[in-house]
Amino acid sequence: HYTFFEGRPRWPEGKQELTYAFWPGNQLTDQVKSVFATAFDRWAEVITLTFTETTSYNTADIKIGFFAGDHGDGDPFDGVLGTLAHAFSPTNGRLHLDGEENWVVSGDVTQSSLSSSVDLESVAVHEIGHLLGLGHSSEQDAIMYPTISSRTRRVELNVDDINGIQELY
Ligand code: TQI
Ligand code: ZN
Ligand code: ZN
Repeated sequence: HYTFFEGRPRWPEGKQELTYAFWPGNQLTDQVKSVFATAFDRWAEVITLTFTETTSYNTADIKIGFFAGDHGDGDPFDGVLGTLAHAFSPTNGRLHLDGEENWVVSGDVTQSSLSSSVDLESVAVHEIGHLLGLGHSSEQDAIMYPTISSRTRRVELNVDDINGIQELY
């Protein structure tokens, strides 16, 4: 079953359109950006919020970046595997990914020859759930279930994820 963060924080009622931006220091490819666009769409399909990319990083609601090790927010990354990413509850908007993971951006992660490969879209969909206000779910097939193995792809919202996000928005 789905959960919310303590105090049930959410993006404000009057704010239907959220903007997101990528940290300019990363110089991400269009391919990486399109993975996030797809991940946002999975949530946008089931609620009335919309997500629009903006190039104006400082004013974006959601700020996405890849960082390695200690990156200044008190929650350092740890190299290959372990912590893969973190996102904060509404309305903080920060979504950070561990730049040292072996991210699979396109192609089939389940067929990767590298055992530590992690599917970027799977992690992005999960972290966006946190950004929107979902905590972890006890349902094993849910996007918001708290563990995922490397070389695993899990990108389709489960009915439990949908019920949770629709209760919030
Ligand atoms: N990062 C944790 C996560 O996103 C960070 C975290 C722990 C957290 N507890 C939290 C974030 C409570 C918000 C609220 O869950 S992670 C998965 C999963 C991670 C884990 O790197 O361990 C995914 C990142 F759930 F699949 F295991 C992405 Cl998909
Ligand atoms: Zn961080
Ligand atoms: Zn999580």
